[in-house]
Amino acid sequence: MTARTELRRVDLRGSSPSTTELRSVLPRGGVDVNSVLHLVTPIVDTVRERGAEAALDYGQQFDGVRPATVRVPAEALDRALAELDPDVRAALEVSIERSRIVHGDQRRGDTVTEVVPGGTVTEKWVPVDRVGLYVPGGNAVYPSSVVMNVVPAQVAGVTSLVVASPPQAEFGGLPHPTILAAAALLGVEEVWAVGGAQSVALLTYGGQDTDGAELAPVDMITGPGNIYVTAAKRLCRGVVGIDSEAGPTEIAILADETADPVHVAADLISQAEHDVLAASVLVTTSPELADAVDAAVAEQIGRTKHVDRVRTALGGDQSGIVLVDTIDDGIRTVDAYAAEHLEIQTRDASDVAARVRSAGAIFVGPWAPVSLGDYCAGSNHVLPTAGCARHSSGLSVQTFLRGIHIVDYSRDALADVAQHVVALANAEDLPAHGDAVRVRFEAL
Ligand code: HSO
Ligand code: ZN
Repeated sequence: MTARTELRRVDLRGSSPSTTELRSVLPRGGVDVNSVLHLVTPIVDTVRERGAEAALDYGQQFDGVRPATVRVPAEALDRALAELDPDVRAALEVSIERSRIVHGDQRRGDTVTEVVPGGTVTEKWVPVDRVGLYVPGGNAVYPSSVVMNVVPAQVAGVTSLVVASPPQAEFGGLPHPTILAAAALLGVEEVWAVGGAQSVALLTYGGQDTDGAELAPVDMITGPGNIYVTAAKRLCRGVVGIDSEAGPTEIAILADETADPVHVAADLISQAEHDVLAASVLVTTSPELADAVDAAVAEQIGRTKHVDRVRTALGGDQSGIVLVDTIDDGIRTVDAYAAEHLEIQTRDASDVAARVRSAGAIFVGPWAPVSLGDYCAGSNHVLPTAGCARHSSGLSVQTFLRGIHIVDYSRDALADVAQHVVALANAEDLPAHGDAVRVRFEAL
């Protein structure tokens, strides 16, 4: 009896594709953010000109509700926290605590380098002053993402934080209560009821609230959003800093015949649950495991709540099972794919994990499913998608820090190197650069 196959197969056995070839044959979806820029540009421009009123007008149009003010009243935050389900509160507290432990260890000290006697360069890490954290509403209400954005910013020393999330008609124009409660639990006092592209524009340019209060612009915006939010971040980047652009979530699993197909199937389904565009990819040396995972997926999928979404995601071109000859080939394959999340379910999983070079986060062995990292591992779940793990990292304390070089040279130390500055300035036909050094030692 053959089980129904839910995932398409890509058979790379007997071939040795290059990284470039691998990137073209591996399953991968994509969202074309540029295709909506023409829709988002007028929204950003209008909010830039007309501020909060315009942002609220767009909210009325897109979210079907218009709160009285952008700023959520303090009482609403207190109420949401008081009414939070105790189990959810306890879980969020554990998530926050573990996240603070891990992110606390990421803090780095300044480096002071004495280049020559009397000449030092210091790299001083300074937190961004004011950060806006975007939290989506709608289908995806993720208080866990509030934790993942707020904790590293707070640990970095960011003192001014605003959480922005869409107003919801069913909650009287406030953002979702669990989002408000998570913000309150983290000590965030400034929450704005504004979502979508208009939210990113308002965070970037600031404005005046409808009651006259100042909505101060931020220096940096982080947090995931839909294609319109991402397009707005792309348009506002430069005026503000942004984290990486978040695309649909991805899980890749590198597994051999020692992996438990029931666990592999559950993990593939878990991330497919996010989005019809989510990607679930198994890379394996074992055709037997591939068959068993197909059977386990077929068995589990009927029981999962968001069955339609999962079925679409697993059946999409972005998902599949990739067969390879050896674990070395598997490592090359997952490196080329550069997954947002990568699980290693092989013999000697730690050794295999240590050899991987590209992934947003790596989950080692049978007891570290991605869901653990999504909520309670202490690691961050805001991670690079769409192959961006080849050049970027997930959110961390570092995201919220700027390294300033402080150059401090004595007269002797400058005199010592003056001729070289002058030579390079002349070579670049910028003699005034050289003069700025020479004038300190001789009349020009
Ligand atoms: N897996 C998502 C994060 C998340 N999962 C939030 C559940 N809630 C992207 O890393
Ligand atoms: Zn998830």
